Amino acid sequence: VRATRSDRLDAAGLRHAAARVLMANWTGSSTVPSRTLYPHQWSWDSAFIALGLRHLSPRRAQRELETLLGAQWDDGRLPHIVFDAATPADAYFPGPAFWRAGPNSGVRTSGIVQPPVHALAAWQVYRADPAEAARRGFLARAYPRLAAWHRYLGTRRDLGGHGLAAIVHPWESGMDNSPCWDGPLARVEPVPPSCFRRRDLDHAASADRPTDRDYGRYVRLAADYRDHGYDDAAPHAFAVEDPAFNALLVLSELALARIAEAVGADPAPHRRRAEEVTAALLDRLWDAPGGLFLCRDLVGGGPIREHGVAGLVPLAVPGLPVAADLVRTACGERFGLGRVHMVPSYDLTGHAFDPARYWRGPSWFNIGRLVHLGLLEHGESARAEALRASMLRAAARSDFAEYIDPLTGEGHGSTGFAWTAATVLDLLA
Ligand code: 9WN
Repeated sequence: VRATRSDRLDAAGLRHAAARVLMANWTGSSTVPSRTLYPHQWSWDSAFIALGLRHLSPRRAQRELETLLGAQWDDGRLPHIVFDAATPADAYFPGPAFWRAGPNSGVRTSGIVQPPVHALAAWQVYRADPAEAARRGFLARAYPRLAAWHRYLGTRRDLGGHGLAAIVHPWESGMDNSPCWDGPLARVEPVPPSCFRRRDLDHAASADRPTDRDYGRYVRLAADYRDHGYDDAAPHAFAVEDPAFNALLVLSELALARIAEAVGADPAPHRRRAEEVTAALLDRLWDAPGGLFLCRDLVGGGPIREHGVAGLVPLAVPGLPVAADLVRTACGERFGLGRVHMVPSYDLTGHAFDPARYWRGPSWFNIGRLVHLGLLEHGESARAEALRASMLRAAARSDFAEYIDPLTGEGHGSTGFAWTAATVLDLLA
């Protein structure tokens, strides 16, 4: 397809606007997801942000990841939030006073984690400007930290004992209120809403956000984990194997193998680990009749029979033997690929589908990008191109919204959202 002059101008304008969002959200050492809702550094946001930032400033993209890696704990975990010391402590709930956590360096962090997209991002950031990366010793410094992060996930987080990393809080999935968590969360006694003050509702419509009841349960789980000293061996009321989290671990292990080669370390253990996690994904989480990966509840036992978009994310894994089934499911009635805006976060036909409420239906740009990469990986170039166009359109029309209604394309949550802008830069590169 030949681009018309106006297409070219639109792309240039969109690139410029996306760059402005990332500049406005830059704090000097990292990028906030949103100046209003999320005024600190978030773990998987930073990885997606770095993937976009590398097209503007490879050096800044390196810095983004280094700031996060600098907040790593002794046990190898990368915290899901690194608190910005210059931001008032009560700007976000739960803030540093709630988590009471951080590495010895004195940086304040949360105590839970988010999906491991970091090695994947680090490798691509390196490739954007290998000379600058070499000058700064970027990969050599990042490699041992990324390896320790993956080791943490492969050991202390293998709660099921079958080679998959488990999450112990819905926030760890990055898909906070996905209907996949409704069953496991039903066992958790919510903290009464009078015990905490939600800051998110100062900046977003309550119909777009998780409910107070969900929040009560998030707070209970986080407080229990904290009160057990963030010890993964302590009992967990919530423990789940999530296909998106583990698929991202596979992609990051493959990237870590490339990083290992580049720094003169042995790539073989990382390749082996990628194969093991892929095998465990297929063995433990693949649901052949549904043509989708399902989450597995380690506390209640058995698969969680809700069709969330986390189950499509393994499409991005190279050589995945069930890729054709996943493409069929993506294009089917549950996810409507090609017929709705981007990729909905939950089954369009599901009993809990809500097109506006956060991870219970809306389409998100980071997930759209992962499905886009998966389609490209498996030779589905026409579908990939249609999804790319849908994402660019939605970002432009919504002023870089946090997420959009898959049925109307209308933006929800905050505007000027960093990974939305970063994803646009990546798609336009
Ligand atoms: C809790 C920052 C984060 C994203 C998550 C998204 C949302 C936080 C919240 O915002 O979660 O971590 O306060 O709702 O669900 O994916 O990383 O953008």
